[in-house]
Amino acid sequence: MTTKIGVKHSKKGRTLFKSTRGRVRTLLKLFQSHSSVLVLISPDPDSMASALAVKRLLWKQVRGTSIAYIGEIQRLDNLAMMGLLKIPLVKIDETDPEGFSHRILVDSQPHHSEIFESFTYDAIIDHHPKVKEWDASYVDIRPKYGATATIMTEYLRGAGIKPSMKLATALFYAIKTDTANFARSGIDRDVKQFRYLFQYANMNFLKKIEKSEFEVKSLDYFQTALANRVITKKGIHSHLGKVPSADICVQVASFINRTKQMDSIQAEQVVEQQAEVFEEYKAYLIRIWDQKK
Ligand SMILES: [Mn+2]
Repeated sequence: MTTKIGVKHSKKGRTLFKSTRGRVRTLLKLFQSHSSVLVLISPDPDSMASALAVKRLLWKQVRGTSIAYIGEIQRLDNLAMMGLLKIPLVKIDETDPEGFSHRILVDSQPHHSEIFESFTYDAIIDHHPKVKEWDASYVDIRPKYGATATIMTEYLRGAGIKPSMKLATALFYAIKTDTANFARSGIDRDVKQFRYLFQYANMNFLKKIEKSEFEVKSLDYFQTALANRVITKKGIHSHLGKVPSADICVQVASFINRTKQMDSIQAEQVVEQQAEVFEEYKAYLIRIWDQKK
């Protein structure tokens, strides 16, 4: 019977992994106190939270851990998460990945991006399907997990680390989004860690992150949409003019769609009432406008 690092075999020949504590020990053995570590991610809540957990795990074990992301962070909930939970991220072009003594890839595998493929890794921790054996000292890929954050929460617990409020909130939100509130691929292990994190996570921060749908600059489009609204028998129309992205139209439309349904007769009544009010105050309004000129 052969025994590989991190793996042991049961009597029936079925592969059993070492305890989480053993895994964490194996992972930590890769680093020394003078190590400088770079965690690479493709930014989303799961990868950001997992990277933060790696940083916590290596705290005091290495000289420093940085987190670098590829691509752009555009989703507003991701930006809110990064800001509120103070997740220190740098753009990959603003750092020198080769200048670190160690590199770790979390919530991704090298073939997910050409940039990822261009580096070697000391550790790869992920939950996406495993397409091949990766050449890294430590590989933990568990496709059955709904989120890498679940694996990382197990690691923290295995290492006897109680997560800070910010780390717990990040991991909690990561599991929530990657499992689409457990509708997608939530499994017992995800649920278990999610419940554990609940006691440390900050629900106000969570609400703020989840509700970060609009940017201040997009509020102007709501104003335009409401000011230009035309209520017809078919619904409400509004011309927004030039928009920076189609997202704005979707956001405005979904907001308008939340208006309690009115039928066209009711809508006409509203318009009629407004016209009556205007007629009533017409003389007064004209006087005011004239004064302003
Ligand atoms: Mn993920």
